[in-house]
Amino acid sequence: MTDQQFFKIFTIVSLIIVFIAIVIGILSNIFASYSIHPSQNYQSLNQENELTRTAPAGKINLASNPTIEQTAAAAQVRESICDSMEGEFITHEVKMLNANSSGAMVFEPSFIRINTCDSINFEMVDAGHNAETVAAPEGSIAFNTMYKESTIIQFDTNGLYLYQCAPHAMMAMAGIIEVGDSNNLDQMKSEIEKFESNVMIPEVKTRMSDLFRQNVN
Ligand SMILES: [Cu+2]
Repeated sequence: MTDQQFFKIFTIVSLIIVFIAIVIGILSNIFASYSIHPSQNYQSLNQENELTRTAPAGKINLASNPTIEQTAAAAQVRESICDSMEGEFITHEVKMLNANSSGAMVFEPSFIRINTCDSINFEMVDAGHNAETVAAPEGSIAFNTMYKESTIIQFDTNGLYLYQCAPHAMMAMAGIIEVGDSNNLDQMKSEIEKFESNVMIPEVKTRMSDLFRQNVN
């Protein structure tokens, strides 16, 4: 091999390596917004994805770790019926806001009805909020968005879900999701009662039971 041939091959190989690096860079950007599949352990996902949130300066942030029950529930790795289900599943948007026309510290929409295996993208529009399971149908896996800017959660178990923002639960920052049907109606009624007993702001004390009455039957 002459020096010229060697230089040619060396140049080509170098260009290929640079090209691959660029492709990897682009792909990792595309997949930066990660999603949680019901069969996955959200804890391990969260460890791999470092928090990008900046703590809101001057605001109370009681960011709590998930409860023992939530951690245990999330640790279950199981098959999801969505893996074998045919059809087009939709990803809905729920925003976490400091305020909207209905009041302060709200999810928008606070009630949402979705089909089995649809997903919800919880968007932290204003910093310092999370969405975490308070009560859910039996067999479902608890979720916690852990103050990430965007978290997609797929719902594979039918029924009603009550979720809250941990730092603002006492201000009634919570929401209800109906997946497929409302088979756990009685469970939800008593869970909402329990939740509202901890709400400290009189004006929003019945926010969740009102929401429930207006939307679920
Ligand atoms: Cu909040």
